Amino acid sequence: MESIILAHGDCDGVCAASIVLAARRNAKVVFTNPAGLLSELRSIEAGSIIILDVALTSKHKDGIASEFKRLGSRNEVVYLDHHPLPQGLGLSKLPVKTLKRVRGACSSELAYTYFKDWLEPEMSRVAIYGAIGDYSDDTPGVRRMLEKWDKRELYLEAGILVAALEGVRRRDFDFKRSLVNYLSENRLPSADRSLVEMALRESERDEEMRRLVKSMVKTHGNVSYVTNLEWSLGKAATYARAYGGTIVGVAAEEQGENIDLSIRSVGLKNLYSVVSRVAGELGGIGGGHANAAGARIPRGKLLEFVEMLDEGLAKI
Ligand SMILES: [Mn+2]
Repeated sequence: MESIILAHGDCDGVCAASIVLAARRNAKVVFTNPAGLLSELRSIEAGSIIILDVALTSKHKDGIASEFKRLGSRNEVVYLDHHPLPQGLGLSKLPVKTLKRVRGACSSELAYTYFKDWLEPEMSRVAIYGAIGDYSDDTPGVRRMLEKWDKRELYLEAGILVAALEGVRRRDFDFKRSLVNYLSENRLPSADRSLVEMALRESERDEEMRRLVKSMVKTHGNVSYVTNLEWSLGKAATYARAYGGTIVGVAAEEQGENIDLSIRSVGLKNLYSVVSRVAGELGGIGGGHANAAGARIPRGKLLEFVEMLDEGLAKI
């Protein structure tokens, strides 16, 4: 039976997919995101499905639950993710295999733990790259994996991977699929010179773009923001926050009728819940983690988003 991997296209998603592909050699790899997961599930007739690093959105939770029932009644559905679940969606009542949520563990760590019996132990370093990419390398599980490695070597490899992935267009799925194949054989990022070149170009661009953020950042209350920079949204949000001197940074990019957003904060416990509520009230969708979130809202609503986010922060 065919296995289908549905994965997020960032470093954690790519590494998690590589780990699963090493365990399930014939799996097909499809990249998706929270907004696209439901339609992706609907398009699958049958097959064993492994979902990696894709958050379940509250907007689609009923549709996703019924797809899990449809697909899980005949085949295996595995869901390995570390984003907060939408309220009212209990995975334990659905025919879905998952791992009990390990505090702070990213999807690559979960994938390695779940498929461990089918993997060479040295695939642990791919899980570590994914964890570094998601700032999730300080968990008991990753610390144990790191005991078998010199972490300085792995930070170089993870750095190349993160930079190359930030430099590539988000929707360059062919590149990401070939990278998943490459990593599934546990080959080193540094051994692929074109990957190293991409990473170096990205570092040069980072230096330039950081200065641009510094000169363009605007602030409203506790929120700093930048728009349409054509740079990694996550990094732009981080530096908007740092140079704006606020708790929260937002980076926005207009995409057709929508605006894609990254939001980064320091010291908060539930950025995702404010972001998800505000995005929802503006007719969009959002979610994420304690201090990193993403959202998509209708075009033209950025200033409202920033204002409502600032008000929302005052309450928490
Ligand atoms: Mn992740």
